[in-house]
Amino acid sequence: MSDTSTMPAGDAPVAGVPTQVWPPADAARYREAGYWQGESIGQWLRARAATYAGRTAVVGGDVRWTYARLDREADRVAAGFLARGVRPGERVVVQLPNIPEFFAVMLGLIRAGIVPVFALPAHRQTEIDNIAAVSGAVAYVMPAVHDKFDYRTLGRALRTAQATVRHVVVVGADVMDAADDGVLEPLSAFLRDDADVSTARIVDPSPSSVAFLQLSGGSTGLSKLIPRTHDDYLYSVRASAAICELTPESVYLVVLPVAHNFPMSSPGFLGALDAGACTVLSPSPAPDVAFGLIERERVTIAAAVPPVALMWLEARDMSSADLSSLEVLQVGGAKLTPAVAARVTPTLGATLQQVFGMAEGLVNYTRLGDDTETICQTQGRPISPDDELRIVDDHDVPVARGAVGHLQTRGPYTIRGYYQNEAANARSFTEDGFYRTGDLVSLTDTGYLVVHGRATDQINRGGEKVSPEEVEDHLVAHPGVRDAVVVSVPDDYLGERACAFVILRGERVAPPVLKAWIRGRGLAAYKVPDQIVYVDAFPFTGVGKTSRKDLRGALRELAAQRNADATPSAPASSSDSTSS
Ligand code: AMP
Ligand code: DBH
Repeated sequence: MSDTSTMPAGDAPVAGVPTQVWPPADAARYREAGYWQGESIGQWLRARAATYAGRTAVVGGDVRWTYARLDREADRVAAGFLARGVRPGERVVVQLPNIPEFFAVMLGLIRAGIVPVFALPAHRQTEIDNIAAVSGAVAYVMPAVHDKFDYRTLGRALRTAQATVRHVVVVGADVMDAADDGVLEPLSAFLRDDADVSTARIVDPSPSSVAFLQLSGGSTGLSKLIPRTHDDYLYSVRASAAICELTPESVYLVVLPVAHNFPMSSPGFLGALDAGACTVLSPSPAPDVAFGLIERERVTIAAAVPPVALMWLEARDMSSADLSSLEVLQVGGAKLTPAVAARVTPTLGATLQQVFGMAEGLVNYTRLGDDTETICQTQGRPISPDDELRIVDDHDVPVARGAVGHLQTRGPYTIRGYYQNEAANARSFTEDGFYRTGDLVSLTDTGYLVVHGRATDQINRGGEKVSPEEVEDHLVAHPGVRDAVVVSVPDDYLGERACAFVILRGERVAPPVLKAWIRGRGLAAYKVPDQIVYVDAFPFTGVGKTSRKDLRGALRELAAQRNADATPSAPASSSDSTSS
């Protein structure tokens, strides 16, 4: 199954080389339509560097790299890892924060045909162990210390736990003490000088081979790895850059973790590179940091998850930063409440673009010229005329147009299978190759998607289905509520009931007032949350989406505490648990 074109002749076959295969007829169609252009990401970068050589490609901290420099840095990584014995087709876990070296490592490995596996900085021992085990990684690239966390401990433990891991590579300021260690090695030991690059055995990988493995954001413990090919990914990147109207004058700001699929490809920094634009790396999405960079670098487009967008809206008034360069704020990764969506342009002066995507493939965008209603009320339409969308009921039967159902999709940049995971593949793909997204959606008359939530987040309250997002929309419409998340709580009688976690703006709004508010908005009684818990903040996933899973866990803990203790104490939260 390995792709021999990526292997130096004479070497032993490389175990576990990922593949991604579409049926030949579909592949032929995608090539004919010009989606798959038969170009590797390494060659694509080379061509960008030739066209935009002296322009700035990447800004991070005090570092500014031109396109030519980025291309050279990628070469040094490619040559360096090959020289150190890492072979094309082998996997390398890359866990780096928003620093320029991420680009060099990612693009260098891909150029050499070595397959990066992208972890997020928030991942810890359990996740990294799992990602390394599932991918059979031979190396792990990480920072020394980032956000007060010492990754070197993680690196040492991984080397012991995973027999396949031969190299633990440290990027960053503390490389000197890393070099003293028997296990950790500095990135500099994996770089070759310009002079050596020309003699390195860099063999351009086949464009139909797998360039890297993305992580599925799946909420279960074990990672699913998503093999994306050069051809399919570059198509989504090029088409996204066009949809987002990027030009060489664009300045794209990365505030989310750079390795996530959204800031990587929708259009992300790869879209910016495709267009000859500049990418600015922000170490944090915090308004004081991000706003300063927008002003200093004259940023034109940025991508946020809803909690970050909300934070920016709330902070705008308190900041004197000049945000006048910002033309587009993309928001995606989770449902953006229409009430919050409506505040983006009046508050930030930028056009809102909703982005509904997934690392498995399909990405939908509202278009920049769409009317306000479409932009605020929908999650956009697909990139490609050849994205096939099916909306079905629980038995895979298509629903009537406009009705809510499960979204399934197939197309020129959506995978047909996860890496070495037959069980997940049997669950997540139909027999005719559609990916079961797990999302509940409906289609508007104009062919735009409205996301109603994930099927697994839906609350089944004694047989009556409650969409958390629907109730949340009504809760945040209350002037005293800053944000709200509704999740299920196990219930002996109903099976599940609903709990709303609420962040207030200021003064306390008593639970009965909020419940009356929901009723007053004309919703069915069974949709009124059974319980309201006030909190100061929500837990986040690695990319910064609100974590419904963690909130469900918190409820279970709260309930256990209650049972164990007659006088419950829940720091930073107070709870109302009347049953309605
Ligand atoms: P991931 O598995 O991390 O790639 O996350 C993909 C999932 O995030 C999608 O299947 C959706 O459930 C969710 N998602 C992404 N963008 C949006 C959006 N704009 N609105 C609602 N849900 C979204
Ligand atoms: O949430 C996602 O995974 C996501 C969101 C927007 C994504 O992968 C994307 C755009 O490409």
